[in-house]
Amino acid sequence: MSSRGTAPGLVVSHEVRHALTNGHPVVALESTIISHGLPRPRNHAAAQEFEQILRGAGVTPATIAVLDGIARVGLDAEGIRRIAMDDLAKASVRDLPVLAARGASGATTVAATAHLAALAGIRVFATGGLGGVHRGASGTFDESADLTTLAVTPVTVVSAGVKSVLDIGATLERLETLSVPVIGYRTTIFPSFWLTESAYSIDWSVESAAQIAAIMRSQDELGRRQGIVIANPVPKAQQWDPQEHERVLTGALDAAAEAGITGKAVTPFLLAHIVNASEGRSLEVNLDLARGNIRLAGQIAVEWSSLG
Ligand code: PSU
Ligand code: MN
Repeated sequence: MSSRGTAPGLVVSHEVRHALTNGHPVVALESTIISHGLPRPRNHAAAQEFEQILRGAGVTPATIAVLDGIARVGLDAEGIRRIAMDDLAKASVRDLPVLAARGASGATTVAATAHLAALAGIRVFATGGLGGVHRGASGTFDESADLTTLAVTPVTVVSAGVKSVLDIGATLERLETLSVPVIGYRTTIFPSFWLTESAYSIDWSVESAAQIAAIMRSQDELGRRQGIVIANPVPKAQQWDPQEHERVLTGALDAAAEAGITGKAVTPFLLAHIVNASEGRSLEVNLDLARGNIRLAGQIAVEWSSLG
């Protein structure tokens, strides 16, 4: 994990660099989901399992984080331990240069992970849920940099949509404005993270990973530099109970308002509240959907590498 990458301050691990150089499939994985989205110590096992799912499919995992000022693409076992167990800052794209210059560490959001993945030449990225437009954003302007970053970052992100703690309709409108394609995997209904469906439909649906790779190639041929959002719903049999979901969600939003939580603390606050209030049931769904996204991302990466 020591070789220099393509830009100063960016280090691509030997394993990931070897895979990229030889055209083997690689999938980027995010670290904020581990540091701020899942509770300890389960998050450590999850981070290891996520990598293992990819290795089992013949795909090289590239978990991304900033450690001691170095943006690392591909972590060793100690790096994985640190993103799970250390109190790392939540790092979006704008935080990257500050962390680097200070020699500090941070867990990368979807935005920061996508940026670093693209910089390293990785085209496929798996996460749980995308950040988006928060409820009440017309007053607070709280919109995740995940959206604006995907407008300028050529990475295909597999997610289970966005959580209903966000304003899903506004998030989809912003993705349209930002010209980021949103494609359903075997669905035309946009998923809402723990739930298979939301009230929103999407224009395009594909049936296979090969079709997604073909869209990526067309995107390149047409000179588009945006990311692509692949919406991969959790299967109905695995979704969270909709009634409990509604109840817990309302409680979480009320608690955040009452505690006066704002800015980048909002998403981690809501996630932690929801895991506690659901006594872990939401967590199992969260893990299941993440596994499904990682498997699909692995298949896309395999198809992408076969296009050479
Ligand atoms: N949504 C989830 N789980 C998460 C996140 C979002 O369902 O862990 C994390 C991701 O890292 C995402 C970030 O990039 O939260 C968005 O935070 P913000 O809303 O502050 O941009
Ligand atoms: Mn925000």
